[in-house]
Amino acid sequence: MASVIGRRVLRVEDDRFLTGAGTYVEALELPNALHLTFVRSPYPHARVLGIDASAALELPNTQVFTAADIDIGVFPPPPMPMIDKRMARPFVAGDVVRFAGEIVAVVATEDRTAGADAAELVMVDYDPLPATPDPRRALAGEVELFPEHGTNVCMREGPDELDESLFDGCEVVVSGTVVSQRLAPVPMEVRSTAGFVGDDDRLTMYLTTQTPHQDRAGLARFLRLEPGEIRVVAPDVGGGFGAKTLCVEDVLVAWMARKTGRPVRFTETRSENLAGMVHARDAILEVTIGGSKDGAIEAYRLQIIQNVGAYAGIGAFLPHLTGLMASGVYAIPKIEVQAHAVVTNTTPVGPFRGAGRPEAAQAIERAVDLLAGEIGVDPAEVRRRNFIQPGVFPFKTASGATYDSGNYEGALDLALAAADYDGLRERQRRRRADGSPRQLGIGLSTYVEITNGFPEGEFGDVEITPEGGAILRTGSFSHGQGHETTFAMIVAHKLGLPVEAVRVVKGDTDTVARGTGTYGSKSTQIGGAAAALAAEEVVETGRRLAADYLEISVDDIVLDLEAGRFHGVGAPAQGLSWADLAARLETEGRLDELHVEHDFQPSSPTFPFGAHVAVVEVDTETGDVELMRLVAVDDAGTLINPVIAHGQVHGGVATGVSQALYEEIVYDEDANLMTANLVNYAFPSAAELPSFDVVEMETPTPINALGAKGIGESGTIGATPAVQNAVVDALAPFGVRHVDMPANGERVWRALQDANSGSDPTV
Ligand code: MCN
Repeated sequence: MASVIGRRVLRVEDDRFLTGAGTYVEALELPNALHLTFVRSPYPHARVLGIDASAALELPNTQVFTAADIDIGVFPPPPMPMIDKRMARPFVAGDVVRFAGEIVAVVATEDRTAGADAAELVMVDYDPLPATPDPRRALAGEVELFPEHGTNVCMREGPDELDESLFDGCEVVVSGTVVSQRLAPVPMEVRSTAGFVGDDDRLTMYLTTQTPHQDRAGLARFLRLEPGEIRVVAPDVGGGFGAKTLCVEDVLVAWMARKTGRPVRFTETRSENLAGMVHARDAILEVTIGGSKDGAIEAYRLQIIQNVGAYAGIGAFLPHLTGLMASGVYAIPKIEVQAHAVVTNTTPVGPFRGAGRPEAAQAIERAVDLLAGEIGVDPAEVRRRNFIQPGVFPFKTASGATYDSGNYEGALDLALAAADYDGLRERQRRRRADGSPRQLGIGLSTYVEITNGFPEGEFGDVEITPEGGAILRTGSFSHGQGHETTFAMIVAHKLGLPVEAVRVVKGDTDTVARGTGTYGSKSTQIGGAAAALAAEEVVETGRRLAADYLEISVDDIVLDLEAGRFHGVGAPAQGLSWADLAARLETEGRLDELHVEHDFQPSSPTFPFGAHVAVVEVDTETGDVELMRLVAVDDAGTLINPVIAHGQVHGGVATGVSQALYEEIVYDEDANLMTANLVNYAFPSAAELPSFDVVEMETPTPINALGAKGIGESGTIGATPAVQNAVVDALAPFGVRHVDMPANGERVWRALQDANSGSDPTV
């Protein structure tokens, strides 16, 4: 039997999910719980002159709390030096609200319906202030969100003055603006929180989260408790996509449980989710690229204006990642990145599948296509001319990242072959010659991204059970990614056990000693690696114990990985299985010797990469765009389980395609949210998407013993620019150089009209 690593094992957790047996926070029984309803500002920017809760308080069993009652400080941005900490979000707005949806009061009632009624009776006296959703206007200081600080800029990086000589010597210089529009994360399960204080005075919190241990630390900080006084449990979580970490609503539920001594719960509506959960992306990316007439890139400038929403949160850190990854897969000698993150009167921006790296890929991949269009060279050829070559890793880019391993041209070759690129170009030529109203567009993207960017470590704990199976306790927290399968495979592989003999335990801070959670596509390379190392240590202890029992020198003991059995070298007849060993140790009260904890700290992040080819049909009469094909090569190093990894690619690509063609959070010019439900926010279903072609490629990383990089976000990062480039490619004969995203319908139609009338849609 070959190793289970790399086998297409079906997800063991899916039985639970498909039969409706998952456990979600909203479904937890919590007798006698109070329900929280948040009164949210309808104004994007206003002074709060007063709050009159008297009518609400006349309703039975109703309590109302405002900022004056809730003294837990502010919800600070992440502790990164480049972020201005003064623009932190209050848990409940005091004198000023800065976005529509901000919490101004908290209503506690016996049930949810009563909460909705009571919230309507809370009278808030607002004095509207000028508001803007536009980061350019905010950067220019036209509206001030924090007049006391004299600026809306909460983070800036790069030079004050641009380098005027950056493009000296370049034969061709092209510029453009790529708008990575604002998105909503839209997890299938909205946010839900429940908590209570037990008889032992400990606070137990059930959270829809990706990061239970970090949340416990955050709650402890805000509530001035010791972490040990809090238990956080994350049961099954219906998707997070980066956006489900500790939020102000969670902290308010915890505060209220302690304040009232009652169990407290909250579940948001979908509209509340669309206005209240962090939004994503929203960066204006100005690109200038210069090189030779035959396509050698010599210099690249990326100017980022990041809209962080009303308060500085993780959104203020995203441009740093965008800047770090600016070089993409190309060996560009000179790169200049300038970034400004600004507050506007919009929902705060946070991390979402890709978080900062899609923006980098969108910028450089459009820039490369702009250059290719300008010099009239096939975009595949321009990419080939500039790839970082496989022999040069580790490779430090001019934008500051050190890539671990890669084969970018290899990925492009695979993708082009799978898509039959030459055949596609021939079909496109025929369509163009026919003058068909349905034009074919072919778009490429070759990308690299960073996973476990900081880099963080992770905890794993492997214990042999009395029956001879194993339990893995991991600090990673699967919320859709399938760790119950892949992490079990890693441990099974090391112990020589069947996958079903390994149980994965996660998401409870009382059960798992420590952990960082799951985001940044880091879990396999650190949580998986920690599990593997803990399992290896268990095997070493097992060998020592088996040597004692079998009276053979430990050096002569081997673990037969096919049978899960220790025996002497060349003497398989006499041996001990894990069950034999466990039974003996159990009798002697020593089974805990086969229980090992491991903390794995990698030396650096890893850099997954790939190449995508998108084929679209564009209706030149209506602007309608249909994605016909998407070929994805996503290389995440050694794959633990191709069926799960490919599932991640499919989900990721769907997100990436959606940004290119469908999704957009829209504010009107006064910062009113126009897309606060799924009727207005164009969220595609499987019906809008073709089945994607996933092509395997594995270039292991030297950073961990598994050779694994992350795969959870790759599809998203690769797909968007490929699809956007495909739409522009379809329209190139009409003189269109660029179409903003979502590049579909009216925008495409307008780009064609503008091109026909001779005006340049990129300016
Ligand atoms: N995998 C593998 N071989 C590799 C890498 C990964 O077999 N070389 C497997 C893993 O073992 C795991 C899955 O693929 O089962 C994803 O692993 P990894 O790339 O390590 O990413 P994480 O587990 O850390 O997941 C985080 C990532 C992120 S950042 C977002 S956003 C995202 C994503 O995962 N959100 C998701 N995928 C999601 N999938 C679902 N269903 N729901 C979400 O919210």
